[in-house]
Amino acid sequence: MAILDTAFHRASLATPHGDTKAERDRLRARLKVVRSCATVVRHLRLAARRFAPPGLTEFERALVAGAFGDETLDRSLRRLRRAEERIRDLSRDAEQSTRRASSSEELGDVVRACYGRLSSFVREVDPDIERLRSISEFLRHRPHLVPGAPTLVVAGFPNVGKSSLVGRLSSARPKVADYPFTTLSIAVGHADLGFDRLQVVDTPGVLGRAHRANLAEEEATTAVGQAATVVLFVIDPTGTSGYTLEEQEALLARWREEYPSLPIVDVETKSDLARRPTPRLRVSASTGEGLDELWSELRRRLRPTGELPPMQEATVEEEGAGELSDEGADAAAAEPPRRRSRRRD
Ligand SMILES: Nc1nc2c(ncn2[C@@H]2O[C@H](COP(=O)(O)OP(=O)(O)OP(=O)(O)O)[C@@H](O)[C@H]2O)c(=O)[nH]1
Ligand SMILES: [Mg+2]
Repeated sequence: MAILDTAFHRASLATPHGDTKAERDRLRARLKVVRSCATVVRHLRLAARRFAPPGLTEFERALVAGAFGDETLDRSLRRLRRAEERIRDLSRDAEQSTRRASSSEELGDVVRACYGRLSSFVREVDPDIERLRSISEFLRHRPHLVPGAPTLVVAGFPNVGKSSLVGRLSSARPKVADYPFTTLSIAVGHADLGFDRLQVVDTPGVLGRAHRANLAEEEATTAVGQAATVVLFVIDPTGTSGYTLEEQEALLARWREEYPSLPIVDVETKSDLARRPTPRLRVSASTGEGLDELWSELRRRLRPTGELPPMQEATVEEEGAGELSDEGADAAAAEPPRRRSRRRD
């Protein structure tokens, strides 16, 4: 294990001062013990640095839970903390033993015993260090969503044109291609709502097979359930995505049931390819048809709940004392999307 090599190498570089050989031997042993333990502790801290306060956002925690399992992160962090405490104890005890040792042989025994225990502590937490490294790497490739900011999650079946629409609606320029699962993880772009900055989240396609979702689908569902202020559910009625209208509508119906308090705006896209009578908004990412109407609908759904219509606002000002103080209104407007638990049968 590289960390032990580094720790022992650093410890071996100790150059103690002292008048007698016995003094120098004792100091060298002390430095070896203290330095090797300190190097390992520093390494453990580095592995956990990404998770130190203020820590992950609730959404990041949900993403990590979806990809690595519910308790994995906390368990590994706990193990690392425990290992750190044990290494600190080991360092203190071994240092005291170097003070008591009466010969250089005894000092050698103290150092060897310390190195042995340190090695076994590191071996125990090595899988946790690896896991934390994987989780940090996973998060490095996910966009940071500002908690509480209005967030539009664009979701639907694979290959229906979600990324094409995200490209039209926001600053994001996601990859677009004519096959399913082009998008494999969430990405974010931004748009100006006039009254706020909107986070527009592109997601991988979801096939809607209950209990058989792959990791990309899981991630999309997490974004819908945990990050969305409003969901834009993209339906491709043309058949060019490879999925039927019926299966897409079945997923829409299921999400409406699972997230009863979540506003879901459904649109039919690729209107340049096929026209059919539909009560839904009809858009085309290719020609831009219907995008103005879509924006109006989205603005209407995204307007902060604390904001009053002009007439009411005037009345409140006149009366001088509304039930909602300025502070309260700000807080209501800034209220983050609530964590939505899925409704289960
Ligand atoms: N004609 C037409 N083609 C479109 C439109 N929107 C998307 N497409 C095409 O549909 C295909 C899929 O588009 P994407 O935007 O990559 O679809 P997606 O839903 O993000 O796909 P995944 O990331 O794989 O789930 C591409 O070949 C696009 O060029 C549209 O409005 N009109
Ligand atoms: Mg895509």
